[in-house]
Amino acid sequence: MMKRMMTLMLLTTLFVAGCGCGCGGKCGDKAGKCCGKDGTCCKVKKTGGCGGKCGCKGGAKAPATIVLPSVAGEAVSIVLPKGMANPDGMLNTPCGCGTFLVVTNVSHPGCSVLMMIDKDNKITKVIDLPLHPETKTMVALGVAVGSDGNLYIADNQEFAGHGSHKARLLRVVVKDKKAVKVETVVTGMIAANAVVAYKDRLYITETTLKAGQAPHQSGVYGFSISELQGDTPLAIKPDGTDSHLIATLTTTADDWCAGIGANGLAITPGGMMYVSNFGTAEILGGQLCSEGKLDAPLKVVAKGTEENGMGSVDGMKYIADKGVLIVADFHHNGVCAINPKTGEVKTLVKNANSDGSKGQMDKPSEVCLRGNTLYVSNIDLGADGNNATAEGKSAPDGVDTIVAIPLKW
Ligand SMILES: [Ca+2]
Ligand SMILES: [Ca+2]
Ligand SMILES: [Ca+2]
Repeated sequence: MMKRMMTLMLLTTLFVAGCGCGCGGKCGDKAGKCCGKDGTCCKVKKTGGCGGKCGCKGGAKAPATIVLPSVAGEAVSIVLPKGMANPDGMLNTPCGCGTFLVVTNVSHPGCSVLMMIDKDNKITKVIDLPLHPETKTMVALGVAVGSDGNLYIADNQEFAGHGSHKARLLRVVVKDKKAVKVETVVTGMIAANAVVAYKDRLYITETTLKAGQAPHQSGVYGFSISELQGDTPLAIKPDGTDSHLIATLTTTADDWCAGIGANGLAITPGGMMYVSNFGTAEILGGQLCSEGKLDAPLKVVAKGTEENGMGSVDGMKYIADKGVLIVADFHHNGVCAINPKTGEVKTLVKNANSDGSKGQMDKPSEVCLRGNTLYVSNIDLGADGNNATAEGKSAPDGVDTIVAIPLKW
């Protein structure tokens, strides 16, 4: 046990200490950089655009004319270490020294794991994530870095068949550049999915707001980090009645997607929130106000159609210096780039059902751009006809990958 703990401590030290920024979400580190609340380093002098305040309003700005990217070369599959399956959440570490990767392991017995993709695309374990004390399962999806320097990870539970308000938000506590413990800070959700940090708050998509409702309802919760206590988790009131709910989405579809709502989440440096509604293949947007809630109900800014080829919308990222959203299309085994100002959708990659080798999409669920390389998680869930057996059942294919795709702008 002691040996295992020592290993974890060493690994976790690596992921934090390797970052040049190291300002833990506070403004102006010793190198004169400003650590953005969205987990990026803004490369702004302390006396520059930040003006001494956190959040980097003077950081990356979308260009006046938004250009969607193209694929610049061959995509490469990166096989996960032995025993790891169903990758999902990804986020670049502050200052881009690596990329956090949440490995869900939903098709394996055992727990979800937080891993790190290093600069050479080597994937190593950071820390195991704890099983739910009652369900004895763990299905970690989204990951964020809070303004307090801690990591926040969604435990979905619904994927493991426990949709009765067992989903959680976990906090990986980081002290002195080491991960010292994992604690539960929010309970009572049904299907927690993406997590994004913005200023001193955290936002989480709730893919199922009320079980068995038709049409399907989902939403977005917003929490102030200061109200999250590890020793007394915040218990969400059920079925959309909690005051932390800031948005409700409705999903109507005539197929299996009808039961999958709010999924991916992205927030611009200026506080524009984008939410993906999986089943309708729509991206919705709304401006956050100073209280951390939305100015007005979310509006559709882009939609998948037969013409543009976007069949569903799962995990996504906003590329701040380009003004572009990139989203995983689980249904079509694809990835799309979106201009949120015009609603233009461009399919970057797309393939038929695959096992995820040879640079192919295998039910992709999350994306992350590091430099000009787009990383895509092949979550490879046994759904939507993926890996269908002769008996008509779904099963994972045994090859577990993420894909790295070179992009150009
Ligand atoms: Ca997702
Ligand atoms: Ca696979
Ligand atoms: Ca597959």
